[in-house]
Amino acid sequence: MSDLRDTLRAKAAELGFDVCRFASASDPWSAGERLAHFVEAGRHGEMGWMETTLERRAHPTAMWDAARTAIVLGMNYGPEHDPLPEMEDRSAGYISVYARGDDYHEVIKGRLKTLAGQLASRLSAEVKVFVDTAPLMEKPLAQRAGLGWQGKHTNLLSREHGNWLFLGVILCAADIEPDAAETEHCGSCTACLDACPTKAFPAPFQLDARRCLSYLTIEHAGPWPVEFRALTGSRIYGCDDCLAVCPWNKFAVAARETRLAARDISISPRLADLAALDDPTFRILFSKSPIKRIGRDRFVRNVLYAIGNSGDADLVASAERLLDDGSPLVRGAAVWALSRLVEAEAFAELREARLAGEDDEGVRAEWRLYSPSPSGEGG
Ligand code: B12
Ligand code: SF4
Ligand code: SF4
Repeated sequence: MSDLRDTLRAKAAELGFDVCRFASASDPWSAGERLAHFVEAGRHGEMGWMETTLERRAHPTAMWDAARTAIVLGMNYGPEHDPLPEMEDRSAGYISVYARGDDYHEVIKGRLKTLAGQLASRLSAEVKVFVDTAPLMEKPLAQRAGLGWQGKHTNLLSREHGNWLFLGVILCAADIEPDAAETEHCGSCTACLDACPTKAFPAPFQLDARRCLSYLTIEHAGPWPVEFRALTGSRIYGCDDCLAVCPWNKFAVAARETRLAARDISISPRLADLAALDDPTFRILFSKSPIKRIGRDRFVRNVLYAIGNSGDADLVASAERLLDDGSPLVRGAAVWALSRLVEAEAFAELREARLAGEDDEGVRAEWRLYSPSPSGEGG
């Protein structure tokens, strides 16, 4: 079996994976109970697919009862430069490191299939391939295989790659000797918990996705709860704060996979340019990027929240133009951005001019949020 494992590891390295390790897919674990607790507490927010797949997701064998071994692959997506200074710059948008190149699902999937083909040709056993697309808990499997451990920020990190590691899994119906699991090395550190702008960790090792800016910028479809809009700063797709502050990144190196390399548009893009995107231009600009999946309207909503946080009066014209946008989601976010950028008196005039002509109830509610009430509330 060690011959098979060595062959697979060599092939995985050839395919561009940085780590390839083996774990039992059938031994029991507590991750399923923790997932159930996460969903029961409503921490998955609008990700209804977590609820509907809860039973199958709870353990690899609940999804595929023949599963015996998990081959867990990691691909390093480390940035060229420390992203922390970029996050603090309010004059440009911040796109998280994982989304700066081609969509990792596309990068990894074909290679997993190639590797799975090699495995199937050596064993007379069935194999299945997963990369964030099936109801499978990848992080606890990766920890069991020894790729790293789930840190207090809940992501898998390793001593070699720090936090910047994509995961992919092949399940196989044959028993293959497992590697040793990794143990936790966070110690007394709390850097990730302290760095989170929205306090999204109810406790170490637990996340409330509803408060997470990655969830809000990517998964949440409608207008955001108002409390999070100012906290997003310039983040317009995903969030890296809890990852970027981790001391284990000191050993990380830049990704070697060229398809994951940052495109020019994803490093400090000008907010005015992004606010001007129409649907066809958005699709061309973010072709093959994971950003394309959220669609132009949701993306421009995020850009408008960042414009509202920019403090840049030159961006008023960009936001004002979007008050006429066809999407109520965009118009509502433009209202919020303007409420932050223009003086109260000028805002009241705008509202006076616009509210009567607005027929969407959600956008009307956004305008009313900032109307001075008789008791002096609002603003
Ligand atoms: C849903 C999801 C999200 C959600 C929820 C994230 C989350 N932490 O659960 C949102 C949209 C917020 C998200 C964001 C991100 N995601 Co995401 N996401 C997923 C997905 C599809 C499922 C994760 C899941 O099952 N969550 C449910 C919770 C319950 O699971 P869990 O985190 O493992 O929970 C464990 C802990 O909470 C712990 N626990 C709970 N209670 C307790 C108590 C104690 C005492 C202890 C010790 C532990 C403990 O045990 C639980 C079970 O292991 C996976 C892909 C997959 N299929 O696995 C990608 C995945 C986790 N995401 C990934 C990435 C890259 C991200 C982002 C970094 C992207 C970005 N830059 O914006 C952020 C990171 C945010 C963060 N701090 O987690 C990568 C992470 C790679 C890695 N090295 O870990 C994955 C694995 C995708 C991939 N194939 O590479 N994501
Ligand atoms: S990704 Fe950002 S918002 Fe989400 S938990 Fe990490 S620091 Fe907090
Ligand atoms: S920042 Fe500290 S606590 Fe958080 S994952 Fe890294 S080592 Fe663990």
